[in-house]
Amino acid sequence: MDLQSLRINGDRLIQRIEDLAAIGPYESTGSCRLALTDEDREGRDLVVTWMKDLGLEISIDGIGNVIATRPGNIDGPPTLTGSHIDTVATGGRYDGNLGVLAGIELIETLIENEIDTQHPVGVGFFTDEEGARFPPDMLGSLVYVGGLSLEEALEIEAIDGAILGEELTRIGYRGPAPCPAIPPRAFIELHIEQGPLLEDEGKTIGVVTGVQGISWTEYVVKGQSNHAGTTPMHLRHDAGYVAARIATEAREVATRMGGRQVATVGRMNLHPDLVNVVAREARLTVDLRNTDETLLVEAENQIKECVNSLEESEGVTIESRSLARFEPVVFDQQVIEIVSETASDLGLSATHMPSGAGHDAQMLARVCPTGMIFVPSKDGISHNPNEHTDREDLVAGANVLLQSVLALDAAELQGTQQ
Ligand code: HGY
Ligand code: MN
Ligand code: MN
Repeated sequence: MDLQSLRINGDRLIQRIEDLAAIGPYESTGSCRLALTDEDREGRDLVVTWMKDLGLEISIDGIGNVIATRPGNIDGPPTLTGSHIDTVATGGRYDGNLGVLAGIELIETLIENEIDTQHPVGVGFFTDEEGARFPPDMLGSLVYVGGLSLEEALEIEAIDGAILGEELTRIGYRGPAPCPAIPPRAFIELHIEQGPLLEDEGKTIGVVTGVQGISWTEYVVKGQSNHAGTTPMHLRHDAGYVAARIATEAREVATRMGGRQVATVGRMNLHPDLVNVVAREARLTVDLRNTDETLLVEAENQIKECVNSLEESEGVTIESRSLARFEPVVFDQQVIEIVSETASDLGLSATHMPSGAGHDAQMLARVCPTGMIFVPSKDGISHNPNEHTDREDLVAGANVLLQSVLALDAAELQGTQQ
């Protein structure tokens, strides 16, 4: 068979996306499967069943990463694809899920066409990519590549107080495979763009050049609760006001710096959270990102300056805790070229672009030649139940993944290899 004419089964891919989306449904089209919850377990069980039905060899490691492998003609590390199936609480049905299910689909396509590969081919899902319940994000793939010890990861506390290792045991996904893993020979991840660029440019495929740096910080502001009516303004130590100033400064830092600098305050809680009490305590998170590490550090410093001056002026104490800090990552040039050539061979419009969102690929890039493929997000929406990608774009992305995996299988890879 002419391998270049091989295509995935679009109906089967879409059906699996719908079947997985039905687990932990959120509003009419979204999903809520926060890491290591019962919904995550249910989603894992369904995907593992699909992997087993294909006769793949399943490996579950100590942090719950699941890797399913089809043997190649020669033994050795696989050409690996995959992503994540945990979601944020108000997630869509494509973020992460597409990359895992397209990986299963490409393997099923190889099996039913009786096509053998030189090297093993694997598809996996990594634990807690979102980091929304247990920070940092990309936690499972970070442990997989040795960026965080398994022991430390198992002790991480969730925003709801649960302990990661206990939850992993509770859902039955604390596996025997060692962390860090033996690196794959290459890793390639299909993912929705989650931004507006492909749609704005009218392009179908994003040839991803790298991932921007990420800085997550939690601030705990401690002031003094007091009566809202009787306390003169100059005598207040108002944690609510200070939190609002930090949030405003985060937005203003991004505005002043421009370029690719972004800043988000996604969590903010006041205590005692009552209409007539000056807040004694405020907890908030600041998410800063930039493709340039120097600029990301500059943004962090500007927030730090604001925090220090507020401690002084408002007579409060402000504790900060880093929840995630990853420098920008550049993907492997050979993998980038394979994705670009594959898209062009398939007659698909494509553009090179960095990723604004974090991905497991940014961790795998530490240990093997790695790249990503993007498909468009309608209106650039994601982390939102209305996240949407047109069927033809989903199928196009999955075919670029299939053909890229075949090209990687045949290639002499120059990048970092174990
Ligand atoms: O935060 C991120 O960029 C990813 O969705 N975990
Ligand atoms: Mn994702
Ligand atoms: Mn996400």
